[in-house]
Amino acid sequence: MRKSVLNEKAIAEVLRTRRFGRILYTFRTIDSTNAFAKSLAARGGEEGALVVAEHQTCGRGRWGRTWESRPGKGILFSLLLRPDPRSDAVPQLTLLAATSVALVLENRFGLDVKLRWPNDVTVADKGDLPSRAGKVAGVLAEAQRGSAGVSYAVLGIGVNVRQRPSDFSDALRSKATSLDALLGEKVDRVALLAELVLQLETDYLKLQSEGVDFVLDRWMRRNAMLGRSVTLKTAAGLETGTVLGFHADGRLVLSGPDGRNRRFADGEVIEVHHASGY
Ligand code: BT5
Repeated sequence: MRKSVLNEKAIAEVLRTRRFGRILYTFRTIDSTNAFAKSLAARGGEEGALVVAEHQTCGRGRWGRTWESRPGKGILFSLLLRPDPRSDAVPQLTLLAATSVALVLENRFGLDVKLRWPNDVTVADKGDLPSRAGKVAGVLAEAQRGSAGVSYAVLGIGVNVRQRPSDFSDALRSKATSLDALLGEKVDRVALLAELVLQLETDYLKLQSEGVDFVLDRWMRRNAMLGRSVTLKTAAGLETGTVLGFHADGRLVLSGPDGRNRRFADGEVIEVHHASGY
């Protein structure tokens, strides 16, 4: 098999996008591809600039959490975007990217992808291997706002590819999985990165021309929590309710114990009260 190294030449050879990744930065090690993409944006970087790394020393998750990586094992990348300044960029791009990743993993590998709101890409076990179900990818969208609205957004994605269980920290081992572990084969990271970036470009252009409805529809069909009672941690505190779906603006709708519906733009599902679907 061709050695799959995420360097500029290898990526440029297989990338079939028009805009995304036409400006490309690759690193063996970096603190965080999101941090680098933000610094590019601040220096006037163009939409579609792609930052890829083999390893991150300070990989970021949401709310100050960490994204773990091991050199050469995953796909770690960020795209610099300049969405409509009036758009609700972070929630929309988060949902969009989770569905783009889901589509690629389903179409390319036949995996059964379930999404956990708002940004977790998880995969159910195929049944013929020891249980490897868990979180296989995560999305971190960040935006810079000025007086005129959103001036740029950075969309960061981490996908676990080559990791074996021993590559994850003790805390993660039971929750995280990788494509190789799920599929029992070696996945070509360069080809997969190119396909992810192409799907993201296609979906981002569609979001701009058609709005967010198709994203919500795609997301709902993979929703791991629909109809379940969940506890959500939000900036304002804990909220419990049944997941009804999305409002047209992309916010999650929960039906509370008092029967009233509430909408949430961001948060963290900390508990699912029935047996979860994956
Ligand atoms: C995320 O945050 O899932 C967003 C991850 C985004 C990572 C990419 S990599 C490229 C770009 N540059 C960055 O610096 N970040 C982005 P969150 O929903 O907060 O989930 C974080 C949690 O996922 C952690 O607290 C762990 O429990 C778990 N986690 C950490 N590393 C993981 C991994 N490699 N695989 C699966 N789960 C992981």
